[in-house]
Amino acid sequence: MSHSVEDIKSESRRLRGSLLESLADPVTGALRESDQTLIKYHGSYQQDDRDLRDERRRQKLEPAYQFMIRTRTPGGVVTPEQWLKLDAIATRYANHSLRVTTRQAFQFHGVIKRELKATMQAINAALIDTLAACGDVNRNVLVAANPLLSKAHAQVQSWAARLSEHLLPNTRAYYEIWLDEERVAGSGEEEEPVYGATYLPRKFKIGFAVPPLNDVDVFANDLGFIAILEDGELVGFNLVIGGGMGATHGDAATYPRIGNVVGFLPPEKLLDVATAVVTTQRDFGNRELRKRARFKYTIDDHGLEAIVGQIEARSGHALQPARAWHFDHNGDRYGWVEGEDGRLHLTLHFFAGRIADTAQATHLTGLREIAGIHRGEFRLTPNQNLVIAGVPAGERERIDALVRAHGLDDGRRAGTALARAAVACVALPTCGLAMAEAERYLPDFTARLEPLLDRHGLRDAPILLRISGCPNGCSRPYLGEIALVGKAPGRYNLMLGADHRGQRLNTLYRENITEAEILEALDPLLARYAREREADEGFGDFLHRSGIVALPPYPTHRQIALELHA
Ligand code: SRM
Ligand code: SF4
Repeated sequence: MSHSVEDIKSESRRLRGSLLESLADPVTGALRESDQTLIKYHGSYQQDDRDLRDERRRQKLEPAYQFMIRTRTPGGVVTPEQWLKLDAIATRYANHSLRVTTRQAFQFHGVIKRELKATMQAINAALIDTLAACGDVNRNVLVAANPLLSKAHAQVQSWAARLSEHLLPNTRAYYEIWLDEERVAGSGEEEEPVYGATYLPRKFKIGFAVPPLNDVDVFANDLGFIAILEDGELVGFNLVIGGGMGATHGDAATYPRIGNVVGFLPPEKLLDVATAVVTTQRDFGNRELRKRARFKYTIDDHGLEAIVGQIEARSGHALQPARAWHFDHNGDRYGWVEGEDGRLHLTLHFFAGRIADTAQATHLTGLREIAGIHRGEFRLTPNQNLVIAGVPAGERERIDALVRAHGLDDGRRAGTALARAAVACVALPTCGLAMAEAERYLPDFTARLEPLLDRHGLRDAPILLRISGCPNGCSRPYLGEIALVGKAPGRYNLMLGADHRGQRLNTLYRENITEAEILEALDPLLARYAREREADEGFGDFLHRSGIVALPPYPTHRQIALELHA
């Protein structure tokens, strides 16, 4: 009988399990079942190449087991030196590509068990770790990637990094298993003051937004902070709790939810309040039913007031009323911008965050060359893009020359505004949960939409498209003005009507349809949008105003959406 995740955690001796034995077993490319759960807390997933499944089965071979590794990079900040090391790791141990995720991390795909430890060591040698990048703990912390507001951004980034550090598990398991740290007395019994012996009931996510940009989709996080600035100075944060995307097709007990704004706190209370939120979820979250274990359900099951009461009591801090804020949009601004200190920042677009050399362009090589001369930093965006940040004005030309030589900006220049704002999750062939294509389908689907957008004069309309290969929602699809959510190979649920600020969820419009049916459904809506839209009106807002879609039926959404729009 397979063990429940709660049993595996509690019997794991603080996330050690039999990982060392599993790694040493030369007979299989896989880990023991319980270690497949535990390795997530170390930042890795066992997967298999789904494109090869049938062929391997025919040949009576075990599946082509391989590992995905995810970094912990709060706010997605890496130096050029780190970039070069990560690039070398991708080329030596993984599938020759760097994948920027929707949470400002890198993923490596295709690492085999035999090389897993060497890959982990190489990542750590770049002064980046992967601890708690996955698993029932706090994950990589999102921070507004826009370096335009550099002073406030730097302050917010530094609070986010402190919080990320504060919420790391205390166990030394990671260092013993991957970095050969010697076991000492007490190994396996370390105190976990925040998490306790069984960690959290489910994954936990935190994001920091700096208005007017909501690039982190703050309302999709379990815990969100909206920076409040006065005269460019950070004075505190609005606290947002209970966001999340994951759902299961056909199961009304699961649903996406946008977070509630529950109050304001000064920066110095941040760590206490965040700890109180996390321990509230630790103690009140559903440990019986993993599908109902996210914080959003804890809030809906116990009531918002009771949960806020817990947070205030545990932190010893009474929240002040939330302060006014305004978001313009939740996408990225492409091209060059100048920061407060005169340094320049270039945002480049990559389809679904995949950075690789292909027949069309040498993106991986180009960025390697840029990393060789760049003296600022790289920032990953929550929309799977990349900012070459902190470029002195005199260096811009050299960077531009490399960008041109390697076609790094071609996608943005050639494509529609919809294509460059689009986000897609990984899905096939590596994701074990994918029901349909997403990353690999994104360029095809946006190409099919292009003539339709052109016909209606919408080439430059920044309509927000998101594609996920299943309802788990890794591309945050329920916040797309248009979203495709995978149902089966070649079939998707078409969701419509989110806003472009990340403050309203979309609604199911057509279920389980093919590409031809999707295009057929969108064509008349885009035609009407082109004809009838008001100045600056987004596609999702238009669909609501014209009564084409209504708010989704999820239990709390109606209320939250109305509060945010009040
Ligand atoms: Fe995710 C599971 C990829 C962001 C909700 N996610 C997975 C797994 C690990 C599949 C699995 O469990 O076997 C995917 C690995 C695919 C692969 O081959 O690489 C996967 N998730 C991703 C990434 C790489 C998508 C991307 O294309 O960028 C993102 C990595 C983020 C990171 O760096 O930490 C990623 N996942 C998200 C987000 C977006 C976000 O956090 O802002 C969500 C929705 C927000 C949320 O959590 O509610 C998300 N992923 C899920 C869920 C549904 C959770 C739930 O509440 O039900 C699962 C499935 C699960 O946990 O059981 C999942
Ligand atoms: Fe996989 Fe589904 Fe997440 Fe896409 S949304 S990466 S298919 S779990």
